[in-house]
Amino acid sequence: MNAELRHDYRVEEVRAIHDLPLPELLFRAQEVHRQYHRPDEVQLCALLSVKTGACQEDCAYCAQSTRYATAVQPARMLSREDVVQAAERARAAGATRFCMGTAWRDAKDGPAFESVLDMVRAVRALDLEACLTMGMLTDEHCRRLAEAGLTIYNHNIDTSPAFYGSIITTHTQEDRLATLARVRRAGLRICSGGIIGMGESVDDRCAMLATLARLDPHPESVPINALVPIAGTPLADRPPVDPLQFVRVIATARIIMPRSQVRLSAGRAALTREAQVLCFVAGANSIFYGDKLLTTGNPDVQADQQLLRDAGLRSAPPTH
Ligand code: SAM
Ligand code: DTB
Ligand code: SF4
Repeated sequence: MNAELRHDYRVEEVRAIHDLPLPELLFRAQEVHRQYHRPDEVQLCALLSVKTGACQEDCAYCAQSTRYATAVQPARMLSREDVVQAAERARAAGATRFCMGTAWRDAKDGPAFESVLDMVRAVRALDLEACLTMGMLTDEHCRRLAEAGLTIYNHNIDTSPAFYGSIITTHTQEDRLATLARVRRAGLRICSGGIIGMGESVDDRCAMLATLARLDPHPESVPINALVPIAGTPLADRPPVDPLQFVRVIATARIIMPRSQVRLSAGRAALTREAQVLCFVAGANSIFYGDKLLTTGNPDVQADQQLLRDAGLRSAPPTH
């Protein structure tokens, strides 16, 4: 019998799973993983910042907020041609999904939004899945993105409801959840996850996962990021996440959201190959693939191809 798709997890239940002895946790995650996914496949997602920097929000982890003196130089929006070139390169390297990000609190109207729609159409025309992350959306934005052929929309809840206000004060987690509901109503798929290593407690991590699992249906993609500390931000000096903690969060996400793709996201460059393989064993079946995330580094393509070969894993076919 397949693991249940539940939407009523209490934080204590999630914590009990999270705290299992690690071999038991990994065993359960593997059981669930094999019921819903091919255990030898990993989804490869490319990521491109199409509008970098100058964001007014105060997300304490972010290199692109104007509130903090970081090394990021704000840049103009990329052109459709820039995006097509990057997408062609990503496809040639083996990516199946192409994700684009803008440093916006909420999606703009007018020419900037029309350009983004054009980018989505161009990526889809290359037969890649198209994902966008550009902040909060109205119903009309969602409708037009769906019409342009967007595959999925990324909008992270980032942390627990209780800890959210310690990280971001310029919008609320309820605002984020409201956008997710609009995205869903428009018939789009949802990519939503969060970050660990920002000073949250283990209960906060479990509450974040419970909040994601309460979404019905579960997000189709769940990115789990380890904080990439950015010089100049309030979180610049956070100690690195213990890889075994990362593994626990991934395994717990896998168990409570059995059908979702769980993405081992930011922070992978700081992990050893062995720790990354443990994340795959824990049920991660998706990665960001390409030398750069939005503003920070990612393992390079050759290293990732070698890792996948050595682990006997292969690129997953597109999900639609
Ligand atoms: N501005 C849009 C938004 O806030 O949704 C889209 C871009 S924003 C950079 C996308 C997500 O990247 C954030 O919600 C956060 O989860 C993740 N992120 C940003 N900076 C990060 C960092 N330094 N370390 C780990 N994850 C990060
Ligand atoms: C997600 O969950 N992680 C990605 C993507 N969604 C947009 C972003 C990671 C950003 C890491 C820091 C940077 O490169 O600026
Ligand atoms: Fe960074 Fe997005 Fe927050 Fe802006 S809204 S500061 S781009 S995470």
